Amino acid sequence: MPMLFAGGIAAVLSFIVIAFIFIKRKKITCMAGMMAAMALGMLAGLTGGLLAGISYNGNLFLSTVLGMAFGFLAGFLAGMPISIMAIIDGVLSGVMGGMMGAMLGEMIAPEYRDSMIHIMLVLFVGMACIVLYMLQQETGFNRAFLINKLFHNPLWVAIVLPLFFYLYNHLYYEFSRSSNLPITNPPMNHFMEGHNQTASPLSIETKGKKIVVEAAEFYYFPERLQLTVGQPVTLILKNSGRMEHDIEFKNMKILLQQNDHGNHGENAGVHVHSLPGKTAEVTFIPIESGVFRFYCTVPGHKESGMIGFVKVS
Ligand SMILES: [Cu+2]
Repeated sequence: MPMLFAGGIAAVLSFIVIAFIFIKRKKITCMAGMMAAMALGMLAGLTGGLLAGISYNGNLFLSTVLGMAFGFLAGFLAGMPISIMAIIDGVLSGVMGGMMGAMLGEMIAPEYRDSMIHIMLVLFVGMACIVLYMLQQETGFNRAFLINKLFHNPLWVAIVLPLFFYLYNHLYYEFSRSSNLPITNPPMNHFMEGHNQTASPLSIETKGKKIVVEAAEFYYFPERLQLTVGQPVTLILKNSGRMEHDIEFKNMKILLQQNDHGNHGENAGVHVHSLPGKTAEVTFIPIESGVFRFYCTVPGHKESGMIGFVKVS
């Protein structure tokens, strides 16, 4: 709905400029006509492309074709009453603007979409006003018309333009609130989204817990651990033996925070490795309750007694 609103304003302004060119076509020089067609084609292409790129996110082909079509149409219609040169100028600028707008709409992050539409609309309205002013200068002002009197007065322009943007912003947020459309995310953001969803149902405590587990031939001390769901825990493996040992938790669901053994990713589980006489640590958050086994993965150690249990509650 806000996008329809922005698109509507752009369409109405384009129509006004095109109608102006058509009515005054006898008085507009080729140069001024080319300028107007180029400006309108480019603006319509950029705005149309941006809106299409946002609406059909993920389908760059469709949004590019739509953006090019908007730009082509606006440039063609604006240039048509003037000359072939103006048509070429308008059409090519429109096609280029459409392509660029579509790419911008496709690539811009969802949180900046509204701002980008705003910027584009400020550009559109401002440029359309300058083009209309230029065309009026070209064709001569008819001072009898009230609208021309107002338009030629800088004081009125200074009041009307800020008022327009104020009202536009006001209505825009009214529409945004009432329509309340879900934001569709581009595929690129899915990874981040999934990451957030895993963490959201939990109330993660800020206060962490430290557990020291001693490993030697062939035992863990302690061999029974107690953890809490959602509470970060730093597990320190102290190897006081003469061989290398590690600790691995079987099937325990966790969020990994940091690991100086190398990052295994979110679903890799807990695994810490420690050389003889050294310590190593890992910080993680248990996210599922239950009783899980931990053991040493060095061949033969588990069978020799390096096994324990952790209770997550
Ligand atoms: Cu071991």
